[in-house]
Parts: sequence; C-alpha cells; structure tokens
Amino acid sequence: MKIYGLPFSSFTMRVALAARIKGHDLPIETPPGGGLQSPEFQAASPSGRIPLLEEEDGWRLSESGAIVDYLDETLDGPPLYPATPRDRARAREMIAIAETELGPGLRHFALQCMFRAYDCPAKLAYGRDQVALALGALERVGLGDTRWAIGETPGAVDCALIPMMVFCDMFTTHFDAGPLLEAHPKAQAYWNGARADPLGAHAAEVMGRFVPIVMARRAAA
Ligand SMILES: N[C@@H](CCC(=O)N[C@@H](CS)C(=O)NCC(=O)O)C(=O)O
Repeated sequence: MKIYGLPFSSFTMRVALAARIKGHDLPIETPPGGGLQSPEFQAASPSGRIPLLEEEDGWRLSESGAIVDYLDETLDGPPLYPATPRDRARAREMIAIAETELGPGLRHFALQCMFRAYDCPAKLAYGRDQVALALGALERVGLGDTRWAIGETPGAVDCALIPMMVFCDMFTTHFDAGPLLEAHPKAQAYWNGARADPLGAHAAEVMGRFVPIVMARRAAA
C-alpha cells in the first residue's frame, strides 16, 4: 500500500499520522506523472486531490477521513477510535467540526495569507469567525480536557486536528494572519501538549518546511 501525496499537504499529513500512530511508516509518493496536474493523477484521483491511497492490486481510495478509517481497519496497531460508543460518537463529532468548520475557515487564510490567491477582507473575516466558532465548539465538547483529543492516547481526531493546529501556528507566525489560537486557551493547551510529543513535532517540522518554499516563491514573483 502507498499514498500519493505531498509532505507539506495537511491532508496527506492526516493519513501519515494515522499510520504512525498505528506503528507504520507509510510511503508517501509524489503523484504519478510528477504532480497533481498530471493526466495520470487526474485520471486516478476522483477529485484530482491528494491524498490518494493505492493498494498493490491497484485499488484506490481518496478522501483523508476515509483513508484514516481504512488504515485503522487494515493495519496492525492500536485502534484510532476510543472503546465506548459515546467516546466514538464524540470522536466523530470532533472530526466533523474540524472538517466542516475549522478546515474551511483555515482555507481562507491559506488562500489569502499564504498563497495570496486573492485579497478579500470579507472572506478572511468570515474565515476568522469560522475558525473561532470551530475552536470554541471543540473546547465545549472537551478539547484540552485530556492529554489527547479524546483520552490519554492519540487517535483519529488528533490526525485531523494536528495538521490544522500546525496551520494555525504557521499562519499566525509567518503569514500575518493575526492570532488564531490565542483566545482559545483549551485548544492552545491541547496543541502545546501535542506539539511537545514526537507525533505533533513531526507534523510541525515536516509541514514547516513549506514556509521557506512559499517565501522563496514570493521573492521570485
Ligand atoms: N477532502 C479532501 C481534501 C484534500 C485536499 O484539499 N487536498 C489538497 C492538498 S492539501 C489538494 O489536493 N489540492 C489541490 C487542488 O485542489 O487542486 C481530503 O480530505 O482528502
């Protein structure tokens, strides 16, 4: 099994973290044809996006959340979801908040502050509100109350949240996004704990390698 992705991609990191928690170092390969826009990759990936999992027999799966759950069911290692129905439901609730609120909110910062794709203050303000709503909601359902998102061991929620927390830090520190986590002490406490762990530190280090690349592209433009 391998993953087509790019190391700086938050969604690729999500599935790489899932494999790491389960004790596997999943190979991440550049999309076939050399990049996302290649005809080979566009033909292989239903949305044309990374990550894309490919099994040895050619079976493929897209969407980072679906891939995380597939890895959980097919790889040896600790389960990525908690043991009780209520904790599993909580995990899915937190993942839904991350996927439908936090990620889309951060996307505005990625497009405007990092990639400078366009300049629309109203969209950025909406993104900021969406990030604040998401972090507030995550805190209300328990983020920051325990060592990891749910309990004392990392799991599927952490795979979703860690790359987004890396982005929050990155956008604030390097891309003039202003404070994103500051008003959310429990979310900040969660991230402080996660990034002090090799799992979070690895994500921050790998995704952080993208900052000088973006800066160099800006300088060259
Ligand atoms: N919902 C998808 C989102 C994947 C996604 O947005 N991937 C980005 C890279 S982080 C991508 O492929 N962007 C390229 C494009 O949209 O053309 C998932 O969870 O896997």
